Amino acid sequence: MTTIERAEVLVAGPGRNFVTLRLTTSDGVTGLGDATLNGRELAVASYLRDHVVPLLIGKDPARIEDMWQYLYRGAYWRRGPVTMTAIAAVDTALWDVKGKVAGLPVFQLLGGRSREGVLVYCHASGTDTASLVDDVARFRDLGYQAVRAQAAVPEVGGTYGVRKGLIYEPAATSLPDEQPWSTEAYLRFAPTYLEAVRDRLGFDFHLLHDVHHRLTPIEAARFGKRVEDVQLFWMEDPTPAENQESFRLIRSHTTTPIAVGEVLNSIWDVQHLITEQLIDYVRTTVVHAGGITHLRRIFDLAALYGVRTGSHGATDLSPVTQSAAVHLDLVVPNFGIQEYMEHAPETMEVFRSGVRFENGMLHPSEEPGLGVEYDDAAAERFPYDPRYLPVARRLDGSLHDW
Ligand code: EZ4
Ligand code: CO
Repeated sequence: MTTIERAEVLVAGPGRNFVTLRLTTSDGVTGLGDATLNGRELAVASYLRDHVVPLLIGKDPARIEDMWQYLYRGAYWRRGPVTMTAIAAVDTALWDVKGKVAGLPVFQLLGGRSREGVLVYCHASGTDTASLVDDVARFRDLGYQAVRAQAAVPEVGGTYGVRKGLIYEPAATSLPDEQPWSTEAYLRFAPTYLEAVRDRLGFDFHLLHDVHHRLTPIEAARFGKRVEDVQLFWMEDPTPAENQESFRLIRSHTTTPIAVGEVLNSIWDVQHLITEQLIDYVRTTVVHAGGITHLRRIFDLAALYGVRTGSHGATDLSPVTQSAAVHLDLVVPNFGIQEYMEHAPETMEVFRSGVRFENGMLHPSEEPGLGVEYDDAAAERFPYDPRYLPVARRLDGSLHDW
């Protein structure tokens, strides 16, 4: 019998920090899984190295579903981002192996193409309304059919989602940066820049906005109602989702579509959001929600309730997750959109990926498996360097949701 012979946990910082699991079978086939949890990377690396790798050696790499159940139920301690990211890494690597063994790209194993490409949205931002409008126009010129728009709020000097250079990377400091926040200033300003984008550039592209958990349910309801004429594709994470019930209040006040899920890890975290049709798009991802196996389960549940997919795809999700997402997005009937941010050039030196962008869409390679290779020699040049996401404080100094 073919077995899993080696399992390596690779930690490197090419442009930003990534944790990657590489499995090698007794037949010499390798598979990659992303295990990156932004700002908490080494917790997952340890979970894998100390508690999962010993369980993998000698096991049958073909039994993906059984391995998922073994790592999930067998841990006794369930769910949570660290556990689900570790399980995701193993699951993704096993799909990569299975594809290579079968000689087929993973999307073929998942049921084959349902569409010609994967519609993506990019991140436009600006330090004020004028620079934001220019940035959206620039992305339209590059062929993007969907653009997320964020601008710095003048009275607080900056806010979530505003790029410094060409690459947006919020985890940029060796200790958490402290950023000011004023809900009142945001609520006054954000609708005006979204309106300016539509006034200047029209309605023939999808416009998205990420609230990034900054509002209470009733504030989010007011915001959604205020921007209805802008016709957002979605407002993302309008309020924290620990309390799934709070979305009912937002829903009852506005027709602005709602997207939630980038920080959620399991089907149970999104169960009521989906079955009670409290959201329009579910944003769970391969790496943080238990891998391809579990994400497919979430997406199938969502399909029953008319909820579409819109997976998280920021730069802290490695090119391995990006490729896995594109394979799955290509197949599921209820695909909505895929978030896409270009990785730093250093990242792409380590992860050689066959995913390509064309006319606002991503396309997987036709190579067997996921079509991503890890370059160990390149990774050597980029050691791990601890980085944290920022925190947000209200103007009175108290902590807010970032
Ligand atoms: O802040 O991935 O929609 N995208 C996002 C991201 C998240 C980061 C956190 O690691 O909200 O930019
Ligand atoms: Co987001």
